[in-house]
Amino acid sequence: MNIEAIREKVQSGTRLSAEDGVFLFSHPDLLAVAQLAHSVRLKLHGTTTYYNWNLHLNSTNVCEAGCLFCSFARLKTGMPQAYTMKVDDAHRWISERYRPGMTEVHIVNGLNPDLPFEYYPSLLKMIRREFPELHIKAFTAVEIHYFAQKYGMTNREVLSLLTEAGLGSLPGGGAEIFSERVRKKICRDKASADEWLAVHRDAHLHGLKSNCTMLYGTIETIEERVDHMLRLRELQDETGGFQVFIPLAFHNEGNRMERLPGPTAVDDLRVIAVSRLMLDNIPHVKAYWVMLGIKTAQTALLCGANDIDGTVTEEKIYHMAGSRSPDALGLDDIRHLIAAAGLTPQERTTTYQSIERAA
Ligand code: V47
Repeated sequence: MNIEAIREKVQSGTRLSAEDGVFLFSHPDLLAVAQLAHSVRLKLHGTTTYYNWNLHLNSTNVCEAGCLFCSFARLKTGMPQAYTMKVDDAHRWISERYRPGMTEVHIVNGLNPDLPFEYYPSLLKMIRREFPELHIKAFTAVEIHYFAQKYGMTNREVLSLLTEAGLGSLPGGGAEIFSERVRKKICRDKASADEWLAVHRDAHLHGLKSNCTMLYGTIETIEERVDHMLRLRELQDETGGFQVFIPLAFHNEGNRMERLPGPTAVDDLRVIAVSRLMLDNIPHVKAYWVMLGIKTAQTALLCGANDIDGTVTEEKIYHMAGSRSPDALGLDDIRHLIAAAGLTPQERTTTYQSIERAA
């Protein structure tokens, strides 16, 4: 196999195999892989590069899962730094940060054993009532699975109660890496790969769009990364409900995997490029600037990514794990980063409708 053979496959629209994926991860010429991925991104989206105006809320960090890579969660209510916002606290928290024109709130929480199910629909209803312009992208598949188990419902019952209360789509977190071997070591106490995929299948059948992710740079092999991508590709063939793939680079501060160095910029750019090439049926690839750092995220936009996420406003999960990115980016900063890469900034909604605003 060589890169030319892969280029021909890509140009003729032939699907890449697992072996091709492993080859792309091992090929010494990163720039050749990135250039090929960039050509696919140009074909799909031209120079259009998406961003959104959003805000992150983590209303509780109490989590009974104990994933080794997580610096955000606290195992029990009452432990130092453990917190749970009441719905009124969450209202205040959003009010202090909300600006007219914002379009999305992204909510991810711990698996908190001390809350009744009603907490979640109440939170969504409060946001829908008080901030009706915000699309609510909330609760990873791991959380939905946990609600179903803990409160004795099916995924579909949970999804329909949450949708009635205002849920608009699901974020992509909690997928980590689908390999059984790795999950057993780093995140054994939560939804399995099949359970994560089942929630997304159910969400798509229920009419919700969702995102998908892959945590890389812990103990996974290249083959396990490729297997992860192929499992997402397979579900996408079935449902078409994934909007965007977001690779998530392991950050090593404040967690139990501190001895691992975490990925370098070259690893980051390669994962972006290979995912653009392998995930031929997922429309968008996101370079999440909080996780990559601003400069690597900007470079990733020339290696296959066509989305940089949004203003974010007070991210906790990566900052507690050592991210040195700022707390938030302004809309002008985002547009400048994109334009300086020779690309065209385009504000979007959570579901990738373009937003035009008067200058
Ligand atoms: O599920 C946690 C990951 C995820 C660490 O859908 C870590 O648009 C690296 O999913 N190092 C949450 N990764 C974030 C997430 C996300 C972010 C932005 C946009 C979207 C979207 C989704 O972060 C977790 C886990 O996979 N994570 N700790 C860490 N130390």
